[in-house]
Amino acid sequence: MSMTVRRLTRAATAGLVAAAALTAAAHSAEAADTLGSAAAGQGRYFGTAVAANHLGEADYAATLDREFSSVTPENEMKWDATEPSRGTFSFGSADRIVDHAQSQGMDVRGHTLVWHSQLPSWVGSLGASDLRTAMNDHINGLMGHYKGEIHSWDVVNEAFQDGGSGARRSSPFQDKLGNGFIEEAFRTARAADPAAKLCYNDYNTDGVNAKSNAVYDMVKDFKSRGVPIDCVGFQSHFNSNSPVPSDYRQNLQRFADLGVDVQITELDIEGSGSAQAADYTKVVEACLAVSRCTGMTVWGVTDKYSWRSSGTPLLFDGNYSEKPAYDAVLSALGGSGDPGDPGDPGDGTPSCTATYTRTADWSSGYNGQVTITAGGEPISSWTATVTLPAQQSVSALWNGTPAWSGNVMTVRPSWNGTLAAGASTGFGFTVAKNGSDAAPAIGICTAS
Ligand code: G2I
Repeated sequence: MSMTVRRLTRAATAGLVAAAALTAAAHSAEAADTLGSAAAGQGRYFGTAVAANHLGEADYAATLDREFSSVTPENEMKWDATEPSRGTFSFGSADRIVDHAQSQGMDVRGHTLVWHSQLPSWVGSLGASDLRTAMNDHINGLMGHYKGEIHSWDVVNEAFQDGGSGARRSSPFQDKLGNGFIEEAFRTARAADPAAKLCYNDYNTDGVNAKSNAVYDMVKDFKSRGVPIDCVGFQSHFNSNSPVPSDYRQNLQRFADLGVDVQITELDIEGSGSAQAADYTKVVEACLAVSRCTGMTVWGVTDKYSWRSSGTPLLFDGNYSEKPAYDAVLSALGGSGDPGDPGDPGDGTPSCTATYTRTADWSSGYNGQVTITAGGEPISSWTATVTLPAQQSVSALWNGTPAWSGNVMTVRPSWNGTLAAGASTGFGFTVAKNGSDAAPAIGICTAS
């Protein structure tokens, strides 16, 4: 099929799907809130990064379809996926995501047109004049294919260096075309799809710092000279080395004050339990406090497929269960949970989760720590079970009261039964290995 025919087909389909989505939304007013519906109540979208190769997994698709109102292809629209050799475009995986999103009435963010990474090697080997042509052809090829179907495009991604200088990052575009490549990309993008919002997207620009100052100066310059730019994306990849900045809202606001929308584009926060939930709350509250913050996207549906899965940075765990961070986000968005879904805010059902870590280890023994986190309601007591490998025995336990049945230890609170919604406590224990280094199994946490 030629690209022209595909383009017309795509646009016609999009109109029909949008009408269907409006009807569906009108019928679901009574249901429990989801991230998407709660965000819509605040005039925002709530999106996620999506990988085409997981769409066939029933729980993945069900969670995606139920909760989110926008999707960003995680890798499928990048240059290496869409134009692996010059002038030959391949849209198969990206089309699967766009088609799926449209069938569910979700918006699509385009990610990304011009980026130094995931760039096929042929791009880097072009001379300046050819590179300029290739960049513009790439923008026209992608944006033309999806014309009218993408609500925002990350036109240029990560063009500034980290660190204190605020300098541009070295890339084929920067090195061969100079600073002007960014505005050229935005001008080409505006002509290619005038309806799409055109965004500059970057990381470590979430607070006020040298890098965000440099982006700020660029956006200010673009606005003063009429270079088309509509939005700035703040990736918001957070962890203990890069926590949610205390001036996050203030930084979003100063960009908004330049006359652009701001979007949180790749949100994930490493951690677990109430600390992670509290950080997510900060991010959502910051976006809601800035009227031009039009939406938020988390960088994946489930921890198990996150680009940094060991940091469990997302809202659903590997079994697609809602984490305390999910409840916190839903609550911050003003949503209420499903009464049948323990842990949702406002459901009236006490609940808790238990997570285990080995905190010390030596040849003959180890210390374990179980963290108990209340769900969306306060609790007055909790119970957690720890099943030990047969040889092992517990020689000490603190901050809990154990009862034994064979090798299963049931632990209840000593002084620490009462927890606020989302708050954590825990107990610790020392184990004699007796020849087995295996980890204990932690059972389901119950609360009252
Ligand atoms: O690195 C996190 C994000 C930072 N901002 C731009 C985003 O586009 C970027 O996303 C990540 C994807 O989440 C990863 O999935 O970008 C990575 C590459 O820069 C993606 O990783 C790549 C792996 O490196 C490849 O080995 C793999 O073939 O994903 C590819 C597809 O699964």
